[in-house]
Amino acid sequence: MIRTRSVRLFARSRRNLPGGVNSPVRAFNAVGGIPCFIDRARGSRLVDVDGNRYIDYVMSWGPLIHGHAPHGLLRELADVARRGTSFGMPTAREADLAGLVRRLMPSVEHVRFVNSGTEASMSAVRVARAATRRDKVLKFAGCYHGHADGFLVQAGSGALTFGTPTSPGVPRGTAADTIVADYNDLDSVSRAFRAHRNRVAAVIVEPVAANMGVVPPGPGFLAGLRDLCHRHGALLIFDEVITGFRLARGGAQEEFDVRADLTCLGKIIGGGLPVGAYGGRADLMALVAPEGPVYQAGTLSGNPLAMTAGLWSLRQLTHALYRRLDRLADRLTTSLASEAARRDVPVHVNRAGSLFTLYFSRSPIDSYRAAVRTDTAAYAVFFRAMLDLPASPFEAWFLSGAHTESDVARTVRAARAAFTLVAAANRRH
Ligand code: KE4
Repeated sequence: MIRTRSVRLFARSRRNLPGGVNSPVRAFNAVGGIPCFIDRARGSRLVDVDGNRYIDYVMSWGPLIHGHAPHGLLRELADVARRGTSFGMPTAREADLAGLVRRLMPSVEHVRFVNSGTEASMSAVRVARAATRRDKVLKFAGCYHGHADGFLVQAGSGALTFGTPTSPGVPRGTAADTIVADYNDLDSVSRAFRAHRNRVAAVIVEPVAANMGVVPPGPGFLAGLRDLCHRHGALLIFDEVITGFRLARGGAQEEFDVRADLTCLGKIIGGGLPVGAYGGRADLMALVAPEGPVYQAGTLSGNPLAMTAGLWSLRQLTHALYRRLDRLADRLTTSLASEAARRDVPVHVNRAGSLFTLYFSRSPIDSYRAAVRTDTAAYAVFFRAMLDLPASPFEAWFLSGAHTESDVARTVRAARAAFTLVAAANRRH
């Protein structure tokens, strides 16, 4: 595979951009090698600057549930752009998209659009703290809610005392207000509530974890969180930036029938343009300025291009699409698992709808501890042989309505050779 232009572009971009990229995972540090610089994409296909073609299982990390550059979306964006790209004043499209989000996710009675999932999550936490007049927020090891200071925290030395920063630049005082519990472990949550009685404003959780790889909630986990939050006067925040409109039209809340007090959204809601959103109970969202005292603002929030992309994307979410995505994901994951087994390569696939992760592991993965014990070196070998996968073993694979049975067949054929390389690498170790 010729990569000369990507190599040259990466050298140039490293002169002006930290690590040569605008988001760390794209730098291929977790898997080795030089990132592909993309020239164009259509449907399920990417073409890089050297003309190499890929079947894309990243889909911009989730937003593109309808595939790259769908004709209908491009037409609508061209029409809207001709009338202006941003006004700094309200437009009908914002109200239209808000109404559509509410219809699809009834717990989101009022919603505020922002420009990223990070903004959504940090703003939802601010509302929860204002509503409860409490400072502590409980998150789960391995769950990611964007890069706001309070989320870049790992379990402290005394795991239940306070968090410690995972990044320089995060003040210890900020980290101290974040408690880190274990995903799929309700006892760890109960202990945290008891250790911080009446001081926890909210529990924020990815209802299906997808940033330690995909780890679905165990039976009763989400309902248990709902109950513990009720009992301890804390709010339940579902970070549905990935699962929202991905698992079902109503996201994880529809799939698992657990209603959050506040919900964070992103990715699919912007159809590939920068959009995030947070919303939930009307009494809570009434606290948000200018209706209430909780300040949050954004120059480009609700801009007409992003709202158009979001409206187009959500309006195309049919039940037939989810059935198709589910069928493709089932075929791909079962085929990959059986090809790996034929070559005695231990893999475990975790799947929730069309969201899945292939772990190189002999044992099931139902927690962060199990996820970090998987064979990331084997994933790097597999990735470099395949290349059209997420550039980290702890990310999800994303399918779209543009993926086809022949894409799946081609990927499975390529995986046979890739698993053979992994098996050879395993024998050498
Ligand atoms: P953004 O700020 O990147 O739009 O969203 C942050 C975020 C919040 N919540 C969840 C559950 C998320 O997965 C994310 C961002 N997802 C990562 C990929 N897992 C974005 C990719 C990247 O960082 O480049």
